[in-house]
Formats: sequence, structure tokens, C-alpha cells
Amino acid sequence: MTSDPNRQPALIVVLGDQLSTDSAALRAGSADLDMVLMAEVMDEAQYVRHHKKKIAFVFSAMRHFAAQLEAAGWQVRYVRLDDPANTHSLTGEIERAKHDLNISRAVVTEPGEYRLAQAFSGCEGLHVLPDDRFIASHHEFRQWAEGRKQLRMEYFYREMRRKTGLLMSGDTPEGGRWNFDAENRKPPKSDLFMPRPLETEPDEITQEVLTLVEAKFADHFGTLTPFWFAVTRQGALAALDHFVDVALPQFGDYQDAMLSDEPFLYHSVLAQYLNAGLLSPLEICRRVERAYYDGDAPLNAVEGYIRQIIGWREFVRGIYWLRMPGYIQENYLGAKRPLPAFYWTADTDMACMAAAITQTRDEAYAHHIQRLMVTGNFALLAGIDPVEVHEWYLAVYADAYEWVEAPNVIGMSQFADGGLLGSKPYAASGSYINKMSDHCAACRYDVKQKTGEDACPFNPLYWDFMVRNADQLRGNPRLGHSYRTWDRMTEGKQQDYLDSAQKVLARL
Ligand code: FAD
Ligand code: DLZ
Ligand code: SF4
Repeated sequence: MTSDPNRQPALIVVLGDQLSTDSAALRAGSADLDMVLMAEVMDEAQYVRHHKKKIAFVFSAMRHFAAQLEAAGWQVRYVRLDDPANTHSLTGEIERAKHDLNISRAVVTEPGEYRLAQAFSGCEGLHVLPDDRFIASHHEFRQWAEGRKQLRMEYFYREMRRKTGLLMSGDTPEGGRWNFDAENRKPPKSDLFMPRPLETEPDEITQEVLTLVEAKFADHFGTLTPFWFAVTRQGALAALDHFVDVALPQFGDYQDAMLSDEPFLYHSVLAQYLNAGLLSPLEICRRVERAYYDGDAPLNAVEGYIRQIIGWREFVRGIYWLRMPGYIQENYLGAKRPLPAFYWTADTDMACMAAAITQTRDEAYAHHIQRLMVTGNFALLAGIDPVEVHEWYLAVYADAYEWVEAPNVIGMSQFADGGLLGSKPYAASGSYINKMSDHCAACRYDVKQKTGEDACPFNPLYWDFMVRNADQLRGNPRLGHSYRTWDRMTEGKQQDYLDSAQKVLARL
């Protein structure tokens, strides 16, 4: 677009999760000629009722990014939420800007969510460019997926290792293996030194946004302050360095551990920066890889971390675009129960659930195992409608965008896609949570009791889930052991489990 000296000015549309100066749309534009459009709109803040911290993070990062573009010489039309002329939809703002500025051509990097891609496809004169901030394009993923009976992340991940050269020594993976998870996933120890993610002091721009969010979104879920997320690329880079220095070496060992008073453990808490465009996946992985070659972090941690980003993150994006629009409606197990109110209040006697939800409310963050094996596991066992579960996850986490959240929830966590993403449901009784956390010691329920009023609710619910869904799951070879255990129980014991589960479900 820059090469034609006679071309007309264009509108370069930058969305709230496209805050990268090298996004496709900005690369296609010219600071001398074109106008950037950014808009804070109610439609995006409320298509699910996002956590207050998430809205504040996105708005503040958008405002800082607009200032950065202006400093670099771009003209920016920045529409604030409280602008009286705001139409409160992105398509409305594109049309309004085109009209006001007398511009007929607009350019945008493809949005991450299907609903917005659909809305943009109806906008005349809007050119959508592929989002090349990912390692695999849609086309590459489709080609890889085509003709495969099962899509398994591990094989896709190896392709991404070969493509990027990360942790590769020629054609061979570093250390002679692709995956070092056998050395990871230790239970926690409470005397571990616990790092914290880097905390950023809110500046004037962020303070103004916090006031706005408190005024306009007072009834949304979540605690707004203290607010410590970075809101600039520079701040996000500092958070990356901090993670590599203080937490990465132990990331692998304690990846699946949970401790009541430690919301972050050795996790990076970078997903919100990465998904908003403040960091790129490859720069994170190269930084982490360097720590390994410099002898600052062990291979099990570095390989495990890189796998999450070039493996899981790319893989779930591929699945999303392969299977939308139907994917978010899938309900293989026919789960229909409404989401219990305590997902919003944390008012439950289950200590593990109360810890995960309280922390989600306060930080707009929970780490992977809390999302998968606590709140996700409970919803799966209790048979909660996957659409309600999906909408909860999309609303409550600062890193949540549908392209990454939906495959994790609908596929990995709720098995609602029937096993496209994962080979078996992540269903577990209380003993898994007891092994990986310190929650059970302080719980009103007894994790060792299998049935009855004081039994850990996860225990009877696990068997109720297996029995309820036997038609769909009994044939799964990875669940053979569980069904054989069930079959060996006396009828009386089986009935005790099912009766206890009904009591738990009735209380929901
Ligand atoms: P770390 O544990 O430090 O991991 C490093 C990075 O790897 C993350 O920042 C993230 O970019 C990537 N990553 C790790 N696991 C996954 C995964 N399964 N899928 C995609 N990327 C991954 N991640 C999101 O970014 N947005 C979501 O909305 C989201 N929803 C989830 C819902 C459920 C039910 C589950 C089980 C997982 C979800 N995840 C989601 C994946 C993962 O839980 C988060 O990426 C992670 O907890 C973010 O925290 P972190 O940055 O400290 O990650
Ligand atoms: C998440 C979000 C929020 C809360 N607000 C805005 C906004 O006001 N303006 C905007 O351009 N983007 C916002 N976003 C990010 C978008 O929802 C995101 O671009 C789409 O979901 C596509 O991934
Ligand atoms: Fe959670 Fe059950 Fe342990 Fe209580 S006993 S913390 S409900 S796993």
C-alpha cells in the first residue's frame, strides 16, 4: 500500500488485542498518509461482561499504544468510551470515521474472534489482512490437520519446533527428546521461595482508566484495585525478564502445583500481554531458550514453557479456526445444568473452588491447573452447560479471547467436542487435587471420604460423571481402568456413590 505515491489515505484500524507496531495493518500503512483508528466501545467490553481488571488493562494498554503511535508520527483518531458521539460498536466506529474523514478505504488485521470477523465481512471497503503474529498460518494448520484421524498437539508441536528451530540441534531436539514432562509436575512444598510477577505502578493514564471502569462497569465481576498489570510493551518486556530471572528455572517442576496463598507460583503471568500484542510468541520463546543456553534454566523448564506457547497456543488457535462457527455450541456429553452461582461469589465450602474463584475475582488470573483441574473439572463432573462455562471463562480472565479460551474450555476442559482436542476428559476425583495442592487440609470436606455428607464432592461426582456418560466414554481405551474399577464395586457401593452425587447436585 505504501508504494503508490498517488494513493488516497486509508483508515488503519487497530483493535484492542493488536497492540503491536509490526501488525499487518500498520505495516501496510504509512504514517505520512494514513489515519489510525482505535475505539473503546461498549460492544467489546460487554459481549460478555468482562472482569473489571481486564477492561482496565485493555483500555489502558490501548491508550498507551495510541500515544506510542503518535510519538512515532502517526495520526490517531482515538475514540474514548465516554465520547458522546461513540456508536459503541467497532463497525459503527469504522463507518463513522470513514464518513467524518472522507476516507473510503480501511484496513484491519484479521480479528482473533469469529464474531468480529463476521461483522467485518459486512463492512464495505474494509480490507482484512492475515494476522501473522502467529507461528502457524490458518493454511498451514489446515494442511497439517487434513486427513489426520486424530489431531494431537504433541505431533503438531514437533512441526513447530522444526519450523522455528527452537531447542533444535540440527534435526534433533535438544537433549535427545521432544518432551521432558516426565521430570515435571511435582507436588508443591509450602517452604518454597515464591516469586511474584513484576508489579507495575499505575501511571496517570491508567489512573484515569481505573476511574472510568469503576464508574461504567461497577456491576461487572472482579476487584479493580490494586491494579498492577503492565500496560506498555516496555513494561511487558520487563515482566518477561523478571519471569526468566526469578521463576522460569522452577516452572517445569511446579507447573501443576497449587497452594492456597500463592496464586502465581512459578507461572509467567504473561498471557495477557502476549494475547494483547504487547509481546510476540517468538520473542518470548527466544528469551526463554537463551536462558537455557546460558545455563540459567534447566531443559525441563525451558522445553515445557516453549511447548505451551508454540505447541498448545498455536494448536488451540488452529482448532478454533478449523471448527468455528459451530465449535462454541458443541455439547458432546449433553450437559445442561446451569452454572452454579458460586462461580461468581466464591461462596462455597469447597476450599479448592473457593481459592480458585477468589483469586480469579481478585487477580483476573488463575493458572492452568486451577482452570483445568479445579473449576473446569467441577463443571465437567457436575454436567454444567458448556456454553455457560465458556462464557464464564471468557469473561473472568485478563488473557481471555475466544480463539484461545474456547478450545481450552469446550475441548480440553469440558470434552464437549467429543475428543477432537484431547484424547480423554480431564475428570478427576478429590485425590488428584489433594496430591497437587494444600487445599484439602483446610477444607470442610474430607477428601478421604468417598460418600456421605462430609465426603469431598469431587469423589461421588467423579463416578456419577462416568456412569452418566458411559455411552459416550466406555469405549475410550484411556478410561478402561476406571470403568473396570466401577464394575468391580458392589452394587451397594455403586448406589452410595450415585446417591451422594445426587445430594451434591441437588445442593447446586
Ligand atoms: P504459563 O503457565 O506461564 O504458560 C506460558 C504461556 O503458555 C501462557 O502465557 C500462554 O500463552 C501459553 N499457554 C499455556 N497453556 C496454554 C493453553 N492450554 N492454551 C493456549 N496457550 C497456553 N489461555 C489464554 O491465553 N487465554 C484463555 O482464555 C485461556 N483459557 C483457558 C481455559 C481453560 C479451561 C484452561 C484449562 C486453560 C486456559 N488457557 C487460556 C490456557 C492457560 O491456562 C493460560 O494460558 C495460562 O494459565 C496463562 O497464565 P500464564 O501466562 O501464567 O501461563
Ligand atoms: C477485550 C476488548 C475490550 C474489553 N474492549 C475493546 C475495545 O473497546 N475496543 C477494541 O478495539 N477492542 C477491545 N477488546 C478486544 C476485542 O474484544 C478483540 O479485538 C476481539 O475480541 C478480537 O479478538
Ligand atoms: Fe477440594 Fe475436595 Fe479437597 Fe475440599 S476436600 S479442597 S472439595 S478436593
